[in-house]
Amino acid sequence: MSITQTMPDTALQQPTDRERVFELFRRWGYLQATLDPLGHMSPEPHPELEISGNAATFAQEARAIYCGSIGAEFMHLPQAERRHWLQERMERRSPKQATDAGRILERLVRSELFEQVIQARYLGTKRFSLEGLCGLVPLLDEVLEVAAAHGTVEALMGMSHRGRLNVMLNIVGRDAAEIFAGFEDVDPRSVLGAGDVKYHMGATGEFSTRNGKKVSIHLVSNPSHLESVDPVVLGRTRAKQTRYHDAGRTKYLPIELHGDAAFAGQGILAETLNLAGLRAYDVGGTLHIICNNLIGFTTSPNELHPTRFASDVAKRLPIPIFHVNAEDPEAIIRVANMAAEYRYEFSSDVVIDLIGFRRHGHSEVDDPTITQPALYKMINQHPPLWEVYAQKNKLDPAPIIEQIKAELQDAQQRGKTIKKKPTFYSLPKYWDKFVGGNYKPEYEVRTGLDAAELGAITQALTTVPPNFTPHPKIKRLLEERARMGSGAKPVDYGMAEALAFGSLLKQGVPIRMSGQDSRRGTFNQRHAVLIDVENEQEYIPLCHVSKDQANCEIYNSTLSEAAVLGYEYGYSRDYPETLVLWEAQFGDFANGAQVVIDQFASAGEDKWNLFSGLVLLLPHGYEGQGPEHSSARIERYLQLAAEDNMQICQPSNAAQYFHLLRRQALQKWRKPLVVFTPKSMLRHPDASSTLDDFTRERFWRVVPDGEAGNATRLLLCSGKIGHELRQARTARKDANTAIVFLDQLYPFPEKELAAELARHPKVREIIWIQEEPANMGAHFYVLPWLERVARNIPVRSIKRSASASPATGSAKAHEMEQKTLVTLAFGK
Ligand SMILES: Cc1ncc(C[n+]2csc(CCOP(=O)(O)OP(=O)(O)O)c2C)c(N)n1
Repeated sequence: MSITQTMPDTALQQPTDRERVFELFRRWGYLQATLDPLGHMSPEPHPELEISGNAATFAQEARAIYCGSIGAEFMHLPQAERRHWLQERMERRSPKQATDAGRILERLVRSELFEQVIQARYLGTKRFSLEGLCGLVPLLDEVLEVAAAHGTVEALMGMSHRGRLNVMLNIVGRDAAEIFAGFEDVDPRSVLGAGDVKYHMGATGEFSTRNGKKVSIHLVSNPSHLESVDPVVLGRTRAKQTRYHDAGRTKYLPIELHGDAAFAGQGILAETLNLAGLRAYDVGGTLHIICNNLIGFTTSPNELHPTRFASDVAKRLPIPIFHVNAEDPEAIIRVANMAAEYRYEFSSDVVIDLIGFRRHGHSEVDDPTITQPALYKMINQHPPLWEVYAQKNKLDPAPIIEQIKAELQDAQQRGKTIKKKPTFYSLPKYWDKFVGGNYKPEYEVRTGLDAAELGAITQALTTVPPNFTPHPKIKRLLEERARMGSGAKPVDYGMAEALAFGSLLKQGVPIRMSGQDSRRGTFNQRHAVLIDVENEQEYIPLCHVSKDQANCEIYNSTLSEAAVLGYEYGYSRDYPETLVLWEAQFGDFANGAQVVIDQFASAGEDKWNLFSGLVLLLPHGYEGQGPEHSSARIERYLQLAAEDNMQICQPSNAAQYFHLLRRQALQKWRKPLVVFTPKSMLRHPDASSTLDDFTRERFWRVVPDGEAGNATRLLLCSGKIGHELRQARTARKDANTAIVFLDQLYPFPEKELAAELARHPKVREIIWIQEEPANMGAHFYVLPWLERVARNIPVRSIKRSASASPATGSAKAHEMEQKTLVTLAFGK
């Protein structure tokens, strides 16, 4: 026997020669598997697999298992139990499998003909054909069969453009007539300036298994931004698992389909993979399917990733990866079965890399022969999979082709008669009590609480169990909070938030929050989770507010913005009763999640008519900490604001923050809420509130100035600068200047601001003042509103000079700038 590398003899029992050979193929066999229908991925030579002599027969046996149409990567898994499970499945002599060739043929014909009918009828329209990967349909069939057998009632699917319409028809079970109506683009007036293209729309439906079990399918609405839907699918799954007490995480299954180029290239996918198994984000394992056509638009694999497989980014994690040749339906079904069973057995992610080709150009209107002429010469001569499969299995496809053609023709005729734009999905019942659309005054709710109630909540929030030893600083903090809650001391932001959360939990509103270091709070302000200094046991006072309170989850997130925000957005989509919050460490880090903000939070309702009450907490304020820790980029959110799509607020004191959080949870109007939160003002007396402020009716969009009735000038501002201005006013003994806070920037509180102006009848000048440079902040947005509200009173603004970065890197330069701002504000 000659094996080029000797195995370490760590086991007590010497492995047999056969075992040694098999071990090599288990580890490296996938490199020589026959995975590509067009033979482009030639086997990669591997010296350890060059086995001759006596062991050659074992090698032949192992090669038949590990180098066929399935390439399994699992030897990187550290858990021996899992490796053995996979090995045993791979090496079974007669894989237990009920393949029904007739059904497979029918599924293949159905998916391929659907594409051909569209190609023939709607030439030149984008559809992102599945042809070349039609094996996806039997693959998903098998996954859903296994899922149903494990008690799954619903699969949440995320996928991009490729094959989406095909999946809607053949897996989600939508009527082909509706899809054809989409191609007719009926009823354009219903979506002027809104709506979305047909291959991004969400779809709900039902999949029927062979023995009649039903699995609901939710295909999640998806923006063009590849992979950005990944965390959203997981958040939605987790929300359903939580609301339906799916402790084993088997009733709700996430399935994510990816393009090969996107899987290899998009960072948000890697961020999402990192969430698996973490207490905050666990969903019991996701099935990932790479619809691998070995091309991305016009780009070839060797330009898309430095490794042999697009899936290699997943190999960093202890999860198995199955590559499978998309032209071997039996192998596809075997892989689908193994992968799905593995997910249920180990609550783990699994990757299936379905390797085929793309029959047409990227969107059918593209001509792929310009960039890949040789490849497309081969593809043009390559028959459709159903033909290959029928021949191999000696089946006559003619009758099924005739039947499906007739069905599709009929659907097409029906599609032409549809007058109203079809919606492919319906909202679950739990959305019935909530609304989107434009703001209406009747949505206002009382958010204040009486002092006795605040006292009772404080009691629960500031008490630890007798055997719990808090850190001395925490002991003091709890004592301080107890004084705040009893009215003996002004209440700061940290306590205001705790009171908002505590009162909501008591009222039955669940809370879910995640963000970097959110349990303690970046600024040492939250302390939602207390740690026993003796044994590091956790105690969460918010979980002990009352006996029948709602569920409270507060987590430290991974160091991700995009995936974590996407996840929390998803959660908010399926648990509208919950106050769902994501916190950025500093506000500007949210730009790492810009896709989620633009494509989901801001535009989700306009595109898909889907609502969300997600809260973004974005620390903001100019404190001399440098270009990156100062601005949460208020301007960006204001630019996104239209059609009452979200609320953008900067509460100027603790009580305002309390009322705002409670308003968000208690009003039935479900809109994302962007909150610019303080840093230096967190414990500042000027931004603290009396207990009385918590008992008043509700959040004030405009915080009035009660001190300056005779003022001739009015400074309007938002956030920290207002407190600095009020201090300066006191120091200057200025009686001419009123200082008013705009605590809600959007929807713009026109009426409230007009009322405040009316209370200062002598004002002859209105100045918007902001800390941000002229090309940032709110002034470009506020000024037109101000001019409208101010009528004939002149309006101007004071701000830093336009700057390419938000703030200076020097604390001293900051001080100088800030002084200048304040001086200018008072005109001297
Ligand atoms: C984030 C992002 N960048 C770029 C694009 C433009 N784009 C659309 S499809 C595509 C190629 C995708 O290739 P792949 O992931 O392999 O999927 P395929 O279309 O081949 O199925 C690109 C670059 C996009 N939609 N999203």
